[in-house]
Amino acid sequence: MNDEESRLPPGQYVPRGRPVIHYGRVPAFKPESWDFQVFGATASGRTHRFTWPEFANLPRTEVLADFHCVTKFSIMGNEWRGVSPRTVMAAAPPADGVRHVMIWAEYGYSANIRVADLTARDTLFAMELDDKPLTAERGYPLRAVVPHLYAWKSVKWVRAIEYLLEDRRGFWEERGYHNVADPWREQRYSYQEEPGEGPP
Ligand SMILES: Nc1nc2c(c(=O)[nH]1)N[C@H]1C(S)=C(S)[C@@H](COP(=O)(O)O)O[C@H]1N2
Ligand SMILES: [Mo]
Repeated sequence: MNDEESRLPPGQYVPRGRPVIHYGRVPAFKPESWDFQVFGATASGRTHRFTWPEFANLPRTEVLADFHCVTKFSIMGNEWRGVSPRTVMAAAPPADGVRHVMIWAEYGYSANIRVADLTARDTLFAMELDDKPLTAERGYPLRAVVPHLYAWKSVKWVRAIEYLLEDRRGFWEERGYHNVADPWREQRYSYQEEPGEGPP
C-alpha cells in the first residue's frame, strides 16, 4: 500500500485533477462591505465584527491536509495557510456551555460542527492554498477547512460563525447528510446517526 492509499478513508478514491464542487454561484468579493461576524451565544452577548483589513492582518498558520468529499473523491496534500479558529475565538469567545457552531457562507450556505472540531489542530480559516491566494471558485477570500470531516463542512466564502447553545443542522445536514461526518467512520447519511450524534 503506498502512502496516499494508506491515507484514504474507506470508500474514497483519488481522482485525476482537483475537482471544484459547490451548490449555486460563485459570489463576488467586495472588500469594502465584506465582514466576518461572530454572533449567537458570545461571552459578551454582543456580535463581534472583523472588517477585511482586520481579518487579513490576523496571524496566519499553515496546515497540510487531505480532504474528503462525501461523493467519494479525496484531494490529497493541500497546503492551506490562514487564520486559526482559535485566534478568532480568543478575540470573540463563546459563552459558557457552547458546544456547537454554525459556519455561515455567502448566500446562506451553512454547516454545523462541534466546537471541538473548530478548535482541532487541523481546522483553519484559509486564505491561501499551495502558496497562492484562493481562487474565486475555491472560496476566495476566505474558506473554512475542516479536513477531518467530510468536505461539505469546509465552507467556502465564509462570512460568520454562530455560537450555538443547542446543536442545529446546516445546509446539507438538513438534507439527509450526517450531522458529525467523520470520513474514517463513513458517517455519510443522517440515517446512520447514533443517539447523541445529532440534534433531537
Ligand atoms: N459555500 C459553500 N461551501 C462549500 C460548498 C458549497 O456548496 N457552498 N460545497 C462543499 C463541498 S460538498 C465540497 S466537496 C467542497 C469542495 O471544495 P473544492 O471546490 O475546493 O474542491 O466545498 C464545500 N464548501
Ligand atoms: Mo462534497
